[in-house]
Amino acid sequence: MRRSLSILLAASALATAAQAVPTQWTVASGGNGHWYEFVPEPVLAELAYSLAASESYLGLSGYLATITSAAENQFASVTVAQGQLAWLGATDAGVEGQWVWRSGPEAGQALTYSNWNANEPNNCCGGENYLQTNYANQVGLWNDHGGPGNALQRNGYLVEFSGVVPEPGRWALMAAGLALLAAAVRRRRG
Ligand SMILES: [Ca+2]
Ligand SMILES: [Ca+2]
Repeated sequence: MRRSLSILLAASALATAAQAVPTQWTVASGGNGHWYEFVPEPVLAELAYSLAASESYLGLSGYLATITSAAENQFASVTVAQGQLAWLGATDAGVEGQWVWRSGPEAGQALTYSNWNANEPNNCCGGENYLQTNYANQVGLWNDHGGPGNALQRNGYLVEFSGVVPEPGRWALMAAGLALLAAAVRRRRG
């Protein structure tokens, strides 16, 4: 059992070795225990969703960050992203003006917290349907940007890690671990 677990952890560590080290918002400091990572690579908003979802850390699934309180916004936008422009996981691409989380445990839910900059969201320039934090060096303040109005907008993104969202790669890893475990049990019995 213990050996299978360490194999799983080692495989997970290998999969994330190339990434920056995420920072935990610890429960002891009043946080939710989740981990956050700012990826400085400039990408389109749609790509940020899939890149974030392809990440994992310590066996936890990654997703484009969902910010549900001022304290979480402070930790993610300031402590982790350090004021750099970053995509978050909300969009109003479904119904204009109705902002919902599209990633993580809150996927499909309306925003219960927001920190829009003055005069945002303004759906500028023929339509802006994705959420950024730290817009125009206004640390922690939010803006709508990206397609279709600003279809070529590329910036970094914030990844959040928690255990809630299953990811196909992780299930495959778990299945492989269970197969190893079953083989070990068979060997012991045989
Ligand atoms: Ca919009
Ligand atoms: Ca805007």
